[in-house]
Amino acid sequence: MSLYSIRMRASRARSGGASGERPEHISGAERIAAGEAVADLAAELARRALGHAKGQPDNIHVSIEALDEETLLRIPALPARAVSCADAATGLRLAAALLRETGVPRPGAVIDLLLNAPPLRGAMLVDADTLERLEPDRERGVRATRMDMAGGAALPPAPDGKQHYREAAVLAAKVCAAPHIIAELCISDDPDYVTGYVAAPGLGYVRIQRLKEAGSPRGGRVFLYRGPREAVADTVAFLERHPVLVENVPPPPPFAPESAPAPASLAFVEEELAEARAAGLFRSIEVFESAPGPRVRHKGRDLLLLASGDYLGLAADSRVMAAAAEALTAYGAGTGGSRLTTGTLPLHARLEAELAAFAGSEAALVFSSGYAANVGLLSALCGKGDVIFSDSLNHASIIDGCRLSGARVVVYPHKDMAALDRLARAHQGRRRAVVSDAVFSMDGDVADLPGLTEVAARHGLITVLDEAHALGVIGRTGRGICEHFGLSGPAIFTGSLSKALGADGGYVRGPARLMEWLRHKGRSFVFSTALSAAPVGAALAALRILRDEPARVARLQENAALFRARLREHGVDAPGETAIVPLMAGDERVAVAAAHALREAGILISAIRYPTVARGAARLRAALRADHQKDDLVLSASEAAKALSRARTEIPPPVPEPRCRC
Ligand code: WAQ
Ligand code: MG
Repeated sequence: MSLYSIRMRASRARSGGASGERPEHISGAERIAAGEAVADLAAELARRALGHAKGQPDNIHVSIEALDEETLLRIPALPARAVSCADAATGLRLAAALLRETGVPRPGAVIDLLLNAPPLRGAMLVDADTLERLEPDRERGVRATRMDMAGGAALPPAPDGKQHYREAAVLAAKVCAAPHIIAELCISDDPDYVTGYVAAPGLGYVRIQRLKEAGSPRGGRVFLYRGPREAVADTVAFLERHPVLVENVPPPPPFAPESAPAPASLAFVEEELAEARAAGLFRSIEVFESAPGPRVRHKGRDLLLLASGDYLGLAADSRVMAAAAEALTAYGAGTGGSRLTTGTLPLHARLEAELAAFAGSEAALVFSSGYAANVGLLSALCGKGDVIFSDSLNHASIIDGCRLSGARVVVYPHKDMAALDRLARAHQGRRRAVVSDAVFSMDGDVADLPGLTEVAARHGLITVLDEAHALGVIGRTGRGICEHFGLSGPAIFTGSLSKALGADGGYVRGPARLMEWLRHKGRSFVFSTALSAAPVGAALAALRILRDEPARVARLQENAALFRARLREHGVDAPGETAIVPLMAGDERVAVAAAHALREAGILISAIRYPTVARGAARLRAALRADHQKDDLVLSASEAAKALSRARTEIPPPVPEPRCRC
C-alpha cells in the first residue's frame, strides 16, 4: 500500500492589503497516511482549518502526494519532559536557559527575534551565533513537511481538532535530525494555547507550560543552525522534502500539578533556581542503570564509561560484592549507633588496621564519607587563632573543613611552593597547617610532595594530604603519593573508600595517638551513625585485592599513559599524569558540545565547567580504569579529539549580549 503525504494550508487575504501581498497564514498541517485513511485525513484537516481559533480562512489548500518510500526515514522521537511555570515571563526565562544549555550564546536575542517577527507560515532558520536569517524566503519561513508519527493515521482525531503536542513532537524530532540544527524554540500561534517548547538533540523535547499570555496570537518557531553557509540548502531540503516517520512518540509528559504558591519565605528558592537556569548552570541528575564498569547502561544504551572513580574496577568485582553480601547478612543493613556508642563492628577495626598497614601509617579511622573525613579532621585540628594554608585547587570538602574550623584560611596559588613559603612567613598563628589534594580531582596532577615537605618542615606546619584520587592509583603498587615520589611523607592523610576501593566511606590515617584524639574531637565521626557493614566488608575485600594484585594498578597506569599519548598525537592538550585526564576546552560551550557529541558516539566523558573549575577553563574530564580495553581507549581518544576540534570550529568566539543603552 503506498504512502501519501497530506498537507493542509489555510490562509486569508490580508484585509486592506495590496493585491500583490501574500495572504495571511492561519493554519497548516503535515501528515502521512496510506490507503483508506488518506481521504478521511484530508477531510479532517479541512475541518480543522475551518474551525481555527485565528478565524475563517478564505483559502484552504489540501495536497495529497505519493511518497518515495525508498527514501522514507524512520527516526526515534526525542525523550520528552515538562517544566511548569507560573507565568509567561518565567517560561521565557526557562526557555532562554535551556537554549543556553544547548550552546546558543544569546538566547535572549533569539526569543526577541521570534516575538517580534510577523506571522510566518514556516519557521525562521537562524544562525545560532550571528543570528542571521538563513531561510531562502523570509516572508514564508522554512516549513517542515512530509512527516508524521509512525502509525499516526490510526489514532482518533483529538477533541479540539488538533493534537498540539503530538504534532510538535513529530516536528521537533525531524528538526533535531536535520543536519546542522542545534536547537528549536516554539511558541504556538493559537491564541488559547500557551504551552511551547525547546528541543535539541542532546536535550530532548522540553515542554514549557506557559510561553505567552492566553489570547495572544503571537507565536512562531526558530530553528537554530550552526554549520557552513553552503550546507543551508541541504538542511532546508531535508526539512521540506525528506519523508520522515517518527517512532515511539512518548505520551505527553504532564506538568506538575499546580501546587499551592510557595510560601513567601521560600521565594528565594524559585529565584535562585531560575538564575541557575538562566546562567546555563542548572544541574539535572542523570540515572545510570548498571554498576560502574568499562561500559555502563544509561537510558537503555551501553556507553563506554570514562568518567568514574572506580579506577580499579573493584565496585563490581565478584569477590568484593560477595564480601559486602556476607557482611550484610552477618551484621544487618545498618549499625544503629555511632562509632562511640553501639555502632562499631569487628569489620571496622579490621579495615582500619589493614588500611593503615597497607598505606604505611600507624593507625586509621573510618568515617562515613571522604567529605566527612576532611571536615572532621580539619575542623578538629584548627580553630580560632590558627592558620590553614590551602591549595587553590583543593576539593570542596577541604574548603568546607577549613571554613568550619574557624581558622584563618590562606589560599596559595596551585602548587606554588615559593608562594606558600612567603605566605607561611607572613601569616603567624597558634597552630598552623597546610592542606592539599595529593592528586587534584579536576586536573589530574600530583601535589609537589618534596616541596611541601620542605616548606612545612621549615615553618613547622602540620601537613594534611587528601589521597582520594591517589590511593590505588599512583605509586608502583598503588600506595599513593609517598610511593610515587619514593619519600616518606607527612603524618596525616585523608582518603576515600569509594574511589579505587570501589566501596563507600572515607578515612583519616596517621599516628595512633592522633587517631585516638580524633575519636574525641572529630565531630563528623562522633555524631554520625557508623558506616554500615556492607561497605566496610566491601572495602576490606577490595583493599586485600589491591594489596595482592598490584598488576591492576600497573594496568590503570598503562591505560592512562596510552590515552594521554593518543590524545597528544591528535593534538589535544591533556595535562596531568594520573588516572584523571583533563582535555582542555576553555569555552564552556565547546566542552558541553563536545561532551554531547561524544555521548552520541557512545562515549561518556563529563564536561566540567564553572563553578567546579574557573570560568573559561572548561574541560572534558576523563577518568581511566584498569579494565578499559586498549581498543576502546584508542577509539575514545580519537573521538574525543574529533569532538573537541569540531566543537571549536563550529562555535565561534562568544559574542557579548548587547548592552542596554538606557
Ligand atoms: N514547519 C515550520 N514551522 C512551522 C510548522 C512547520 N511544519 N508548523 C508551524 N510552524 C510555525 C509557524 O510559524 C506557526 O505560526 C508557528 O510555528 C506555531 O505553529 O508540548 O501549535 O501550529 O504541548 O501554532 C506546541 C506544543 C504547539 C507544546 C505548537 O504550533 C506541547 C503549535 P503552531
Ligand atoms: Mg497554530
